Amino acid sequence: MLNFFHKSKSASSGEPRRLWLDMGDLGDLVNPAGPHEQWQDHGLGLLRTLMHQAGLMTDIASTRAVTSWRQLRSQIKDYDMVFMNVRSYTYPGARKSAEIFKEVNPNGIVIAGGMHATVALDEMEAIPYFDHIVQGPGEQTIVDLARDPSAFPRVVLGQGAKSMADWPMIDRTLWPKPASKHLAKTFNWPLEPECGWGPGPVVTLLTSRVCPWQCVFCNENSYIPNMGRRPVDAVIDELNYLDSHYGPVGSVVIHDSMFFQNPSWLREWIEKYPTKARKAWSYWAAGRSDTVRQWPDLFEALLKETNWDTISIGFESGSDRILRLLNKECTEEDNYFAIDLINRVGDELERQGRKPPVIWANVMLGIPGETPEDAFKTMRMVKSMRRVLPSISFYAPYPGSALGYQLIAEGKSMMSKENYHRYPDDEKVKGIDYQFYRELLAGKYDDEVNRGLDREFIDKPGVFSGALIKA
Ligand code: B12
Ligand code: SF4
Repeated sequence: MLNFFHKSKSASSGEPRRLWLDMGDLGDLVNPAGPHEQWQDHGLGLLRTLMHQAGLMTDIASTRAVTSWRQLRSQIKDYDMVFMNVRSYTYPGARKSAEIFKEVNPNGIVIAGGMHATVALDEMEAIPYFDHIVQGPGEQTIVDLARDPSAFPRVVLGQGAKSMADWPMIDRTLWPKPASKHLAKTFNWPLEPECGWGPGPVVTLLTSRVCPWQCVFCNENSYIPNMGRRPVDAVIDELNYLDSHYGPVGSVVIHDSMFFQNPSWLREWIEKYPTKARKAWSYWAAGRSDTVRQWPDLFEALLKETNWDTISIGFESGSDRILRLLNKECTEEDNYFAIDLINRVGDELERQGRKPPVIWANVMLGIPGETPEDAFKTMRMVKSMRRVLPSISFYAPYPGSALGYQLIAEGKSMMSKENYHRYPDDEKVKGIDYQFYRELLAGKYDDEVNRGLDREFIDKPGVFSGALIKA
């Protein structure tokens, strides 16, 4: 294992010794369980950049860069403060890290923010190791808090930027490095590794934050107030900078929860990206089927003119009953409209010798109230996509979402604070027949799934067990 840890100059200057602790499963930057586990954390990157620009230097450690808690213990020793970005799925590790930090630095202060602090404050307040818990965004709060935590109460309401136009470019060299020689070879740090969507080195970035819809399984707008989108020029400038400093960039992943919104922004993107970017890198980004149907020309132009070639769509279900229950505000018809359009554009581009776009199809199974027929319809829908990377998950009742809160209150959630999510096939909700779903994914109900499908799609393999992702 490489040792990338250097104590910052602050240690000898009388300034407090500050540490950022990047969160994730142990070993994910040593010998990762999968490609997505290696993505860098934009919350950490942004806040650490702001701190360094204000002269508050920090060191970095990562739970992903060690393979045991014992190893982490030695790396987080001799610090006065630690900062963490805690999401629900990293909460168990964050709690454990805070406990270890206190053991090795009895006078040290633990400052934790991130979305779990907003959606499950009670859980964090109950843990004495968290000295300050920051809810909401942190851009306008982090520097003052890091300078003098004692001026703040235990629970702090963080302040964000009004617009992403005010965000500095993240200094990506402040992100943790891959922590094994083996991983370092393919990682492309400070850019990121390839994950099967487009060639590496990959740049992940955000152009917008928070989605205006209110699907009951999601919690986007429960924790970050709406904010202005990043100007198109700033996005392109950042890509060009990264390409010339750390590139050549291979492809881009736009991490926005909802890229396909704000038609005027998208029109400007179509106009400028192909001409002003050093290269119109292909990219992954997310949309919804109802807006594809609302603005089909805009969507088609994005696919053809800007190389949006991995299209993440939250189809979630192929059944209107379930889509209504999820407050998805998309219908079966919207879903099929988007699928047919992408299939058609794909064929057209392929005929021209260009790479056809692929659908990254997010669907959920095991939604409370779902019948076998609903689930067959969902799998039928997935099979009708000509070029698809299925991303299937068992519905997970996260705190912060309306349905999640409801199931937690009813005692039906099987996700605990010890285990918010671990393995793709973990059971998440009481009363769901997971065995049925495993058999469905193994192709046992192919006859039902294939009913009514065109011959072309019937012949596609019906086994999807490998498409199940952590959720
Ligand atoms: C990019 C992303 C990912 C990436 C990258 C993860 C990474 N390494 O960062 C990938 C694709 C890997 C991913 C995967 C998953 N994700 Co995700 N992801 C996101 C997404 C779209 C953007 C995150 C982001 O960068 N935001 C922008 C940054 C700037 O915001 P931020 O990190 O929250 O930080 C701000 C504040 O929280 C605060 N803050 C943070 N830390 C601190 C610390 C201090 C001290 C202070 C003062 C403030 C502060 O200030 C920051 C600036 O305002 C969010 C949705 C969203 N809009 O945030 C979902 C989201 C975080 N993911 C979610 C989930 C559920 C998952 C998955 C489990 C599966 C899934 N359904 O997508 C997996 C599991 C991941 C794993 N490793 O096992 C949920 C989390 C729910 C929860 N209650 O925690 C979200 C909210 C999406 C959703 N609505 O369902 N994800
Ligand atoms: S699931 Fe997608 S569309 Fe629905 S609120 Fe969340 S990010 Fe928005």
